[in-house]
Amino acid sequence: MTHVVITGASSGIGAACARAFGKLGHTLSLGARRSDRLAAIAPGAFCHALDVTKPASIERFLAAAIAAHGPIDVLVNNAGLARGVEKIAEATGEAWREMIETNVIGLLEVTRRALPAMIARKQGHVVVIGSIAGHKAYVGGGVYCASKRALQPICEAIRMETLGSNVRVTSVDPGMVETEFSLVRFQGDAERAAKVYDGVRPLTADDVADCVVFAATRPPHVNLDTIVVMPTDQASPQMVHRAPKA
Ligand code: NDP
Ligand code: 8X3
Repeated sequence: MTHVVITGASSGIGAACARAFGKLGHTLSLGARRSDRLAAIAPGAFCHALDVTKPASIERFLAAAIAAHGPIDVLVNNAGLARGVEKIAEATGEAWREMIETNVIGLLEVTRRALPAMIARKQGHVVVIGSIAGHKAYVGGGVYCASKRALQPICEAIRMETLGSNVRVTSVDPGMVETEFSLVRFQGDAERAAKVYDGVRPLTADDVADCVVFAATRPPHVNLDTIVVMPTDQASPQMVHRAPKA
């Protein structure tokens, strides 16, 4: 039985990963701040509150997950967010700090607590949900893009630091995915969020979960380093084909 731990499983890509791993019969531990949502996502999963920006919350979550289902085989570092699209000269530091603290420091704080047991057991897989934003910057996305770009050297370093221990590290880097991401980015402005996907066929969270599951189900000697997955209608973060309005 494989124990899969997913951060940010209360919606979008994290929830889709939970459903996909659940279908394979894997044991799940799911965390998010909105923990009330988790039980309905994958019945039978161990569910627990988690705020990746709070070390004490991470420790409670991981200890409870390990107590429930044993050592972690796959860690899906999915929790993340963007806030706003202000240019650097117009932004406030508050949104920057929230993105960096969640997407980078939060991910590191979870990962550093999971890795030692993986190294000791000589088995484990760390999956990181990066983004096309980590490969190409765009106007108004500087700090979000930086937070996702930062995951690349972090993954590279972990691969080097764990070499010889069978630990695998995969970054799954999607383009536009229709989830609650834009609603969160625009502070609950549903009309503005919907415009992001206007006339486009974006990826679904299930499309991304397919990639995560594919990477995690390769034989142990195969490591998919990076999977970049884009909607066919998107060539870069801000180059999107939109169907003309009828
Ligand atoms: P959603 O907003 O639908 O999901 C984000 C998830 O992250 C939620 O479950 C949320 O749970 C969780 N989360 C946010 N902050 C925290 C925190 N401090 N502690 C724990 N959990 C947290 O968006 P997506 O599913 O799209 O986003 C998932 C990941 O995918 C993110 O890392 C995002 O950057 C990345 N991504 C998204 C793309 C897109 O176009 N949608 C494209 C490329 C990458 P809760 O609020 O309950 O804590
Ligand atoms: C989210 C994708 O292009 O909106 O990571 O930044 S994008």
